[in-house]
Amino acid sequence: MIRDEERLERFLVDESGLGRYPAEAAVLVESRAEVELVLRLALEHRVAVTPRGTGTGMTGGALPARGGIVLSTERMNKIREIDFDDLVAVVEPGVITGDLQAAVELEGLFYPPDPASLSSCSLGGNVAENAGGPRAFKYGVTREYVLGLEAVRMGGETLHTGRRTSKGVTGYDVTGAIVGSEGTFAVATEITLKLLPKPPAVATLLAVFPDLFIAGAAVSQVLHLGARPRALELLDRTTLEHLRGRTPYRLPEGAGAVLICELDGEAEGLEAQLLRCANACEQAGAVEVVVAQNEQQRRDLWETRRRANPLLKESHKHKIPEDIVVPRGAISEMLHRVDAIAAAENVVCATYGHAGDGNLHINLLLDDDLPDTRRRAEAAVAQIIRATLDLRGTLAGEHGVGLLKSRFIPWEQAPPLIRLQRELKRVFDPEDLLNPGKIFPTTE
Ligand code: 2HG
Ligand code: ZN
Repeated sequence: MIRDEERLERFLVDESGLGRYPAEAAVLVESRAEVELVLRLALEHRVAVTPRGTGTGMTGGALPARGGIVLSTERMNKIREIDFDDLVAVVEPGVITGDLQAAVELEGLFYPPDPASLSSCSLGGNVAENAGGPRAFKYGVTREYVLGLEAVRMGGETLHTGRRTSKGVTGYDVTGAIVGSEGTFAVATEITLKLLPKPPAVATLLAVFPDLFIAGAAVSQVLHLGARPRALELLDRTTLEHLRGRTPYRLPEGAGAVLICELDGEAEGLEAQLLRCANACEQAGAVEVVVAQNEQQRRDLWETRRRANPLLKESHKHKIPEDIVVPRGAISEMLHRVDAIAAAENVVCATYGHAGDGNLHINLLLDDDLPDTRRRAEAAVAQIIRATLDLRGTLAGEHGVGLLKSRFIPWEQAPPLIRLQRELKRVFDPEDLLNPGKIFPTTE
């Protein structure tokens, strides 16, 4: 247990930019029995508990909004099993996502979900937030890989949910309900994950566009091809300017926007598919298409893409990360609306993300704390959310709702649905002590 102020500090912040939330102590649990004990004592003494992975969350899910105790699972970091025959991995929640990927790939297996922070985020955090990433375009998000959970409820009762088999419909999908519940239902202590055979070949291209809108239109062209890239990522000019010269891959000068398109599967036929994607980009107006020549270039390109969030953050006083999703047919329209909103409110936005899924990270970049700057940014955020909902999208794609977006929930969901979800929360945690204050606004 950590109570010392200095050592406690890192448990009170995350990557949301929401600042610091005080807590009494952090408990670094090492076993399920310890999680059970903490949650039993916490209920007995009516102390709030905020579960925490490695604190890479973008919406404040791991911030101790009501104080109390931070329960960190970072020391529960063992890969318990990788089973080639069952295509299953069994892990503790503190395992770093990238470490599991590397371990299963050594065995010729594949764990697709690849959040940008994969070298530092944990699988427990991914499960809590139902994390996505570029490869979600073909392979889906974390939920699709969680077969079963061992999870402890507030009060210390352990549930074994789900299964180890690929199919199974026994009872309600309690596993699916816990995944993405942002640490408000239960604390996972063991996660059974579905694995796939590792795709034998991968091919990647970078297409350069004069501007964002042409790149946005190219996304639809590629989608119409019938090819199924595993990733289709978009980066706008502002994002590229923040990356250029600071990342391993040399980004082309003067690009208005780029698309990264990656395919995988059998080696045979892959090149022809990549060529079709390249042609579609060129027809849509790409001025240059570069194909990654080897594994190193591919790695550099992805490392460069993954640096978008940290480098933008580093360069500005505040970065407000929106994570909206629009239906695929509305991507171009959304990009135009964001441009108009940013111009009208005089704010700088860096837009990038998982365009194939319609999931855009629209980041508002602020350089001072003046009330007028804040007011304009808030107005822009509200209009971005309105535009998203107007286009039949959703306000949170893969970063969760946490504290950052809870006030917008009633804009997307009607009172009966919010009421039902509050009732569900009470079933898991009647006293509202496990990660309280998250997802739903305190007042509606
Ligand atoms: C990414 O795709 C992460 O890079 C972080 O989801 C996104 O900066 C962000 O908002
Ligand atoms: Zn993302």
